[in-house]
Amino acid sequence: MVALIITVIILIILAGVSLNLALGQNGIFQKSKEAVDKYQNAAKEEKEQLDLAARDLMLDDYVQDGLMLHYDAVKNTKNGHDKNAIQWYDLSGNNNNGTLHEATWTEDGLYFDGINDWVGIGQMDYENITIEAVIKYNKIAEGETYIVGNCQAGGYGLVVWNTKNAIILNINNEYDAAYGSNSQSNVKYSISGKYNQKEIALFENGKKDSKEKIGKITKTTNNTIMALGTNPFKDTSDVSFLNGTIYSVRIYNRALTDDEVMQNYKIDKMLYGVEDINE
Ligand SMILES: [Ca+2]
Repeated sequence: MVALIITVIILIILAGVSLNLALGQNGIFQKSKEAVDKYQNAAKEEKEQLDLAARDLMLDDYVQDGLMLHYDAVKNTKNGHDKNAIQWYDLSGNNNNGTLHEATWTEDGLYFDGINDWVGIGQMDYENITIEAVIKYNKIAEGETYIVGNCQAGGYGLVVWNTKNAIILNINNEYDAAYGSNSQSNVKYSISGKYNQKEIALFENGKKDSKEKIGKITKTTNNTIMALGTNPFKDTSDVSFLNGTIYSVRIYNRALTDDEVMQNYKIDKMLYGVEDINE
């Protein structure tokens, strides 16, 4: 392209056009450069639109039956990514949008500082659930920090628990549940926890841990909301803050089958660059 512009300039000069007309602020060279920049910007925008359309197709491939909440940080608004967004838009169509409290967007995730960052959602009380997230935590704090949940006397949630140095699925605020086998800080994980009143299971990058557990999930008291990055109480929170990044979240009002969990995990690998655990 540059060679072409130079050739054009030489031809113009040979044709008797003044140097100023060719090279000045409003000269032909400047105009050509602007045209190239404009073309390159348009091509970049077009590529971004194509990337987003391909991403939409992949997001639609996640299991849809029972999907009550679906967040993707790259598409944190209805139309794409806004680094100043104060809401995390729910792609499931159920209007379970999240309200940010200080958490900050990266290009592909939402960063929580471990001090007072969290996201408030509406009430999401279900008796059977699947709760999935792609996350990375920076360090294990004392006690437990919450990835996503509404754990009180009842409720459910994905929790980083320092006693086991693991990500776990908490049901009815009981920590004696299903564990990730390999949880480490600064590693990106695709986590899927599910419960059907008979079996509790947690998949960490596709690797399953499960055990028998009988009984339904008790409804949270005080109209407690669902939240990201903390354990909420009523409609607010001030405890158990996550230090890490959340890239995506899905909540279902039923336990997915193992095959459905693996279908979602395959998409997580492609969209978020999660890798199988090698042992
Ligand atoms: Ca903060």
